[in-house]
Amino acid sequence: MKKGNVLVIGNSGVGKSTLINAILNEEVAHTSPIERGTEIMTRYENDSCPFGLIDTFGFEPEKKGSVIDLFKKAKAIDLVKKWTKDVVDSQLEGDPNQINVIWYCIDGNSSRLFKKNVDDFIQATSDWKSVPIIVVITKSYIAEDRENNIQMIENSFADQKRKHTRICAVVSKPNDAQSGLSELVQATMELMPDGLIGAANDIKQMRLAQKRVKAHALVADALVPAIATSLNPFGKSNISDAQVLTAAETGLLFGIAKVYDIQQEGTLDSMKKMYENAQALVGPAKLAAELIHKLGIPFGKLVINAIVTSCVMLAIGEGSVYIFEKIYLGEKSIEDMDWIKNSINSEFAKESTDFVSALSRSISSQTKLSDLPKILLTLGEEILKK
Ligand SMILES: Nc1nc2c(ncn2[C@@H]2O[C@H](COP(=O)(O)OP(=O)(O)OP(=O)(O)O)[C@@H](O)[C@H]2O)c(=O)[nH]1
Ligand SMILES: [Mg+2]
Repeated sequence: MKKGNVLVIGNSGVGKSTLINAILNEEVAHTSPIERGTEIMTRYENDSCPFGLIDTFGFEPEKKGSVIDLFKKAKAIDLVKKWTKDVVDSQLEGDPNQINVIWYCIDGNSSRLFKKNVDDFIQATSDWKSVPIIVVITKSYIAEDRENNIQMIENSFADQKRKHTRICAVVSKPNDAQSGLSELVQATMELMPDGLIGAANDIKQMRLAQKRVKAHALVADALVPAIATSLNPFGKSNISDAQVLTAAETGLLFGIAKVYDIQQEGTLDSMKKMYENAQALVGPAKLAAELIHKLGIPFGKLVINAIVTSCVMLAIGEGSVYIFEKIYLGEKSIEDMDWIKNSINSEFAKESTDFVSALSRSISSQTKLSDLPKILLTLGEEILKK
């Protein structure tokens, strides 16, 4: 199916190419921290995204406002205008109606320049007067700044004839907790003409699958050191008796929340307590103790610690993914604490019993303590893959 296109525009270095890579979930566009990153305008597309993305040569960021800088900027604006036409001719079969949405990217840390930037932008896109604009605030980490930035953008557009349709704030750097990307895709889909949005639902499912992979990778990464610590006979941890989450367990919950763009700290703190209560209620320690008693396994306490640690990590992983997915899909509300609590309790019970019963088939009184981490990890990974 033919896809619509987004023209991505803004000053050099604001993060246009980084944003494109984040949306496509692939490192395709060249990015650079110092010099100009993008030299050639290119259209990118893959199955992760319901529209094509056209990366542009950024306008010069205004450094000192010198004559040379202003000249360079004017040239860049002309270049963008000319190149957009070239892209239409060469890559979009000469059909200018194929640019369906413009993302105008502004660096969230340069609010001082917003007004001037908007003038440049309007000039550069004067050939695309009827194309809807989404203003994208990039590198947007701080909620308070975001509010101010949105206000300043509204003010900057207030005197313009040309109007923007939406403002979205994003963080797109791969190693940071990315945020706002799903909302941006959703907002863009809403602006695409009808014939070009056929695959919208599939895309949501695809992004969901990507998020699930990321969340499960976090659980797998957290399991290794947690199991090692719990099996250390000289370690101070006494996890089997503990009913508070360890730092690693809490970190995992917050990490998964970030994958799903969930930022309500109050809710996350409540969820942490719910996991602690569920742990007490379901008693993975009791299940583990019964198992090692039945099998006559030595090193009882350490093994119980390791089993409980694995159960808690898996319950946080699977439980949080289940809950956050429903919220992400709009099927459930983050305000619905009773539902969250019930989900946590039932996931905890399910993960603990599944894990302990799978374990009962993999260990025996002959199992060496040194083999246990591998056995626990393999079982954990199998559960995550299911
Ligand atoms: N911390 C942080 N850095 C970012 C983010 N997005 C982009 N960057 C960084 O900003 C720098 C410039 O990013 P690019 O994506 O190359 O910027 P661009 O707008 O494509 O620049 P040109 O191609 O020159 O027009 C790179 O060092 C990126 O890593 C973000 O969300 N957070
Ligand atoms: Mg670039």
